[in-house]
Amino acid sequence: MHSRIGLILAVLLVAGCGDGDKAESEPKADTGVEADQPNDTDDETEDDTGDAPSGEDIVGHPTFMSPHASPIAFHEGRVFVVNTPADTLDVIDAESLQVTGRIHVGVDPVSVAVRPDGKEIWVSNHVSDSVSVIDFDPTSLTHMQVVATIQDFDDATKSTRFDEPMAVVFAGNDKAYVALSSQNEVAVIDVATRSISKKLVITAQDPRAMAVRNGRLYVISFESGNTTQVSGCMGELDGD
Ligand SMILES: [Ca+2]
Repeated sequence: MHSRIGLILAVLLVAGCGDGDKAESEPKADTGVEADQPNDTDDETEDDTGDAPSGEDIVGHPTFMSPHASPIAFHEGRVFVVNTPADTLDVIDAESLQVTGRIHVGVDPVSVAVRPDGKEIWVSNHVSDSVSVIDFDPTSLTHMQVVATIQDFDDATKSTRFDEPMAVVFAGNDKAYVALSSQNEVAVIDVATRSISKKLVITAQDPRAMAVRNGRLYVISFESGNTTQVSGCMGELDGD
């Protein structure tokens, strides 16, 4: 019984394919009548390209899976959240819980910090290799706008020297630190000039989170000290 149903289905499928071939070949066979059947042709064209997004449909970019260090900050009734896939910093009113602002920053924002005086919000962009400086002075004409982008390129190679920034922290209104996670360094930033005054070498791998307390900078690294090791098939593991 089952084999008979299967045979009937197979015949129907073959018949269907045959009809389809015939239908496709008909406009070609009937020379001069293609203009009389433009809808068929148009429909097929739309069907063929329906799965491919047009230029208007393409938005955003692939998900880079960037890690976060301190994606949320709070200041005077406002919550600042990095919206990593949207490449924005979202501002939420802490009372109404409504998103009251959305500021475009670089690709994959992962950390946010409020300058102690509350007049600037700094956002590190993990894929753009930059920090976006947002004016948050309510009396300023550029309130809620990016007013500077901090980055560092090698003049000769054009490659970044500010790679994969993670945490941003302030040591007062004049000095900030940015963890350059893939470089095992922390950039010291002069806030007034937006320039990198020096880089601190971190004796651990992948610095991510940071804090300033009582005149000291504390850095938490992701990779070191967790007893994992990549063998690379290069010999015995040394256990470090
Ligand atoms: Ca990079």
